[in-house]
Amino acid sequence: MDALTCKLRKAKEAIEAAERIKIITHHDCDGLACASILSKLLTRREKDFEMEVVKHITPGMRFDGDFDLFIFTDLGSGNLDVIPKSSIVLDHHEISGNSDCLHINPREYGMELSASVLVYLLARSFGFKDLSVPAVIGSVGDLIEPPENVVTDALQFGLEARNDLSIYGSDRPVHMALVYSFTPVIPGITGSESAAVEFLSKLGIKLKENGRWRKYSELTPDERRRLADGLVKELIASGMDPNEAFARKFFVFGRDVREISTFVNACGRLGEYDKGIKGCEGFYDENLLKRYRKKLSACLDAVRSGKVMIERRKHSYIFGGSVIPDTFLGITVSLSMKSLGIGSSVVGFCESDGWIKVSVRTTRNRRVGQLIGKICRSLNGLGGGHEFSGGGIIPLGSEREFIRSFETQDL
Ligand SMILES: [Mn+2]
Repeated sequence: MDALTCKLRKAKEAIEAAERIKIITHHDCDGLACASILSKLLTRREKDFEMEVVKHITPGMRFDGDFDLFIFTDLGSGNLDVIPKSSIVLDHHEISGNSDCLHINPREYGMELSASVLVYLLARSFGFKDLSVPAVIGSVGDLIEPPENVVTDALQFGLEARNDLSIYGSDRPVHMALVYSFTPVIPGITGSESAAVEFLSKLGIKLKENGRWRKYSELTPDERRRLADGLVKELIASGMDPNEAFARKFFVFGRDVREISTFVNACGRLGEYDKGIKGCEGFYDENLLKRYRKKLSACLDAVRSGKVMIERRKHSYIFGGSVIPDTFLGITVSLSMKSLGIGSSVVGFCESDGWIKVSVRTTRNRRVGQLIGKICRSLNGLGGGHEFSGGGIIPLGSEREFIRSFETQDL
């Protein structure tokens, strides 16, 4: 038996033996998918449990109460020092610190798995293969390709997989799907409504029907083919890989899984955790998404209009203050970096419950999560992340010190 399976078996035994369990999970799509899977698992095993969704673990956070087992999902690996012994950590972020807990992280085995897939592998050992569906949603939310055996399980429970154009948003007008296409970025078209309209018109694709904007899902097969050809030519002309126009897409509950993961992430950022968890089980709410998009565009406008300060040095820094809500900082940094062209490594700061939240995005793989963790800890904060993104919290007023350390880094 391999080491990961062995640890998952130990986790299963610990759950079987526990009386009262507390789940602590991350507020993003992957974390909420973990919550969906784990709460079903524990309910089916008739376990008494409580759940808490958190934005991050803060220094000095204490985990006690009347529980004999804590389960941390999609967080914990970067903060092992604060994890009690009687815990299972199922996480895939960079590892830092030490704990006597049962720590399960696929990085230790050179694997890249989302936390929800990890939690699903545990659920699978209990025989609950239907819980593979939220695992695929969580994986897609973290932009990690779900493993083939998990996809195979999910295909038996309503998931569909097919190759299709990678532009997405079957719920938005087709020209807007092009405007918002970031994977791939279509040079000259992404970000420009007029260019997208012109591009489609040239391909002979009608934008409106009966006075309504047409959605991608409403195009005829012939129009889709023309659009695919057009995109391939466009990418080749800009020296890009034309295969990027296509992607393996997953569908479930009548929707593209990327749309579901966007919805679940939106729920998390708005603090609507119950809805986010239900979102992994088929719930969807158009109005909540509208509310989310409005808030997000207010953040992007604040950056664009100079309402929040941007400092360009070796790397770029966005000072969100109290204008950018902490749950919107990461996405604001990501999108600003892509649309404003403010360098290949961008750091955002904003206020967060008496701390300063830090969020970093880079286009270069430099294990930036580990680096951010190190800098945040040196400032008496906490942090971590992945290869291309990282985040953390630092004490109020320590932004300058953070910048001093970060500027010495070659990213
Ligand atoms: Mn995750």
